[in-house]
Amino acid sequence: MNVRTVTTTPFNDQKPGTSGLRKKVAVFQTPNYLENFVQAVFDTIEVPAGATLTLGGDGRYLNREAIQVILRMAAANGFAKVLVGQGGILSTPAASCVIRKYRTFGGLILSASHNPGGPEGDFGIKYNTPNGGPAPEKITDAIFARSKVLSSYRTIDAPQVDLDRPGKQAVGAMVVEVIDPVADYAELMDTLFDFAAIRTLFAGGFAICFDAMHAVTGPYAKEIIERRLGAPAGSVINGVPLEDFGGGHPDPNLTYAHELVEIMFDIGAPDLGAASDGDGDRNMILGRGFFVTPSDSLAVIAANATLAPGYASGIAGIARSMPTSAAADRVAKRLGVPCFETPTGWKFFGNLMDAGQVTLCGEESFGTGSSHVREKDGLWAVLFWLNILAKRRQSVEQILEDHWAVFGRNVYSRHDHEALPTEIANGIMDQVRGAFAALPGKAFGNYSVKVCDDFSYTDPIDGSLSTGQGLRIIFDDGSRIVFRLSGTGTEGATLRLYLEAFEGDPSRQRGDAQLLLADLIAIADEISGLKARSGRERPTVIT
Ligand code: VG1
Ligand code: CO
Repeated sequence: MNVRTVTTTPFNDQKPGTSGLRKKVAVFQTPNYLENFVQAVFDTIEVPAGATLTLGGDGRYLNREAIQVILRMAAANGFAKVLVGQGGILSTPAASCVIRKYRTFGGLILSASHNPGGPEGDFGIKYNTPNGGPAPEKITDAIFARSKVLSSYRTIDAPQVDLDRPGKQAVGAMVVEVIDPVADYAELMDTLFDFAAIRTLFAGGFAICFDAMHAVTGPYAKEIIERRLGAPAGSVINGVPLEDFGGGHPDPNLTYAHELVEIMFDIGAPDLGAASDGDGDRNMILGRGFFVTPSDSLAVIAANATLAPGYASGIAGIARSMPTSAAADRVAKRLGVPCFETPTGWKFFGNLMDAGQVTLCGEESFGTGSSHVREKDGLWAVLFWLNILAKRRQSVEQILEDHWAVFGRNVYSRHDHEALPTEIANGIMDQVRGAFAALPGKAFGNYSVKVCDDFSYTDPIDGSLSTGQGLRIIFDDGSRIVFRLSGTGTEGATLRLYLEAFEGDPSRQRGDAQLLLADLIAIADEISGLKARSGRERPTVIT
């Protein structure tokens, strides 16, 4: 095997964000750009002899080409074997499952998740460690440092691998095994959930609409929901993965999953509506004419976890990202288990899960998951809901009403201001930070500020410190306003405003979140000058 060393000039913009390196496709097409980053990863992780790598992506534009490049580089960098999903496909949770099941030396996942795809869209890549989870900051920082200085990468000359042909092929001295991207994942789901009960539910006429948004979950959802669980054909819509996601924005929220939202709010809507994102790790849950916030979804799953066989003996604890509502905290308290508050991004949950301190994790950004893998898992969340519905035999709305009656409602919303000029977004953040000193004790109508800070987090397992994770303003009654800049966008800056207020009175819990949060929304604008500074009347996306 002839390893070739190719000279490259390093790039200075390969800093992984909240979830890996994400850039416009055109940037990834810059000569040596992908190669440079992959070499930085391989140099950082120090590939042991005989190691296997997991490799796959969400099928977006550039996926197949990138896989061919990475296979040749993996061979040149000493991997003995690569497991690659057929057609280059592996959803993010399925990749995590494969890494863990076959104990591979981590994996490379090609995805820009919920960002649009196609030649004008985004591409992305991230390394997951042997526990199946996204690399922690100390590794991503080291990869970035390496990417800025390396002067060559290693590859070999070898013919293209046929990614559609299952089984083993050779790339130099390395074995490439093309695997079924769905089978291992589907088998794992079968061990966690009561498939028989869900089959009975569907047999009784229960209807679901699962919107795969032309992204990676199509084949997974068709196999599990339609074939194994017996939901009628057509229950999965937009189920064929397309390189450009059909021109859509594969982000399962009320704005971008509008096709599903229209179905669920129309006459004759199915009992359950669900959607997942580009790489299959997010989920949106809808009842008939009813939206479940991701924060509430985490709390409901936690409160009902023992209904699912994989969680029948109870949960060890819960972790949620800081901007996620405290609904899960209330459930944890009732169950007598710990609840951790981490920075945004799934990589912060890994240590807690590895240490057995938490079973369930969630983020307000449509991310829910558990220690069955080390990624958030969209289809898993939908199956959990199906399991709960099969056992409780109530509507989604009734389940939420019951939940709020017991725990109270953490009224919650997120306002995204996408693609703002960077200076404007920074100006808004600076204004909020600048207001901090004078805020404690200050009253705004019925709300009085208790504390404010820039969230930082010390990992309880390895002691690592992460700073600058979001500006929080917490009021006397526990209500909160949080300002945070996105770490996944590729155009300008995206500013996220998170709003939360607690409503304990059942007679007021049914209200519309935007109305119930109107005072906090106005206070957020008063403190930040957001409208005046951005010149925008309303957010791009309201969740
Ligand atoms: C967003 C979400 C965050 C999530 C991340 C990756 O990050 O807010 O909760 O973990 O996307 O999700 P940011 O930095 O843009 O707010 V995924 O599905 O894109 O891998
Ligand atoms: Co995603």
